[in-house]
Amino acid sequence: MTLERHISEGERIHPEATGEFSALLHGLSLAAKLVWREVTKAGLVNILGKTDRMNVSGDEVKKLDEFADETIFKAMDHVGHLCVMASEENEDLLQIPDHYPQGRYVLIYDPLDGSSNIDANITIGSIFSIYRRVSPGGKGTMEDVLQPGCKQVAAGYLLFGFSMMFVYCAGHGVHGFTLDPSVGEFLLSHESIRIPHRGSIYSVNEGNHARWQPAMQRYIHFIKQDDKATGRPYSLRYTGSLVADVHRTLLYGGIYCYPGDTKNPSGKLRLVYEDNPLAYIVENAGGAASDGGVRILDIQPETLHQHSPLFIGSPDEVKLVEEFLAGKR
Ligand code: FBP
Repeated sequence: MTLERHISEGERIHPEATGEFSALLHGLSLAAKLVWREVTKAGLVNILGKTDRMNVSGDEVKKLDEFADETIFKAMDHVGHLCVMASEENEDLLQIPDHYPQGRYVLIYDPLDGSSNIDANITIGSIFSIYRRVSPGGKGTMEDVLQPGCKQVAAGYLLFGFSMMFVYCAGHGVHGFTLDPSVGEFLLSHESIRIPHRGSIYSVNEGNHARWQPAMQRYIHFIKQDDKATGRPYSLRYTGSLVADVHRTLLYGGIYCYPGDTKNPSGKLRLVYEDNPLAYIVENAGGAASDGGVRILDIQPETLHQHSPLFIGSPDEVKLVEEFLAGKR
């Protein structure tokens, strides 16, 4: 089962479908392969290291960030189904060039997640989110991009590890495809992924411990206690690449946390192109995602690059940390 066939068969569920949506996902799978080609030879060609640019969040823009950003934009700007795009690496909206047709959909993406790991050859990824436009017509607007995550019509991520994966959900389950380089096709390898209800793996940058609120410190202390009956102590796994940590959590269960702290009260991650698409995926796999209290997908974004704390993973684990943060434990 190739990704292309899976997308087309998924479309047949919608008699009103026009093929636009499939074309969008096809475009993304091509962009994925183009980025993967560059990632796999990163150590051999001059694409490691930094540009002299900082993005709107104050992160150094890596050469591969820039390459991935431009590659996804160029793969998608002419498909004729988008009215606007937005990405982590661009302060403002990415408008569709005038000489290309405008469409009904909105694409938002984090071109390369886990940038700090690029030069160390550790798994990185890309994240995408698709909405229907809400503005009447013509060029897309900020209103089209600042929709709550529950309005997504699809989301997914690309995983650049020792193999490359394309994981997506378009409302009918979460499915993972692995690239078979010998045929250049994504083949279904993980059908209808369901996250375990609970899990004894936690993923957080404990280096920020001193800056956390006491309730968060108590939660981490609790899961590190020795109690076989409740699966404690949990094991710590943290790669520094959100996509990789969430992918593992999706398959093995557990929880990924990026809490707010005294330095970053809203945490480090961005609501619109990191939290929302991953929350959509994890919820559709039976998991949960919140900012510690509010469901991520219910948060109304105010700005494109706003930050939000993220607690995502097995439903029982997200519920547990929320109880601590609410002072109920
Ligand atoms: P970008 O690489 O897209 O900026 O993403 C942010 C990120 O790198 C996540 O992938 C990761 O989980 C987190 O930041 C790591 O942050 P920290 O170094 O503070 O633990």
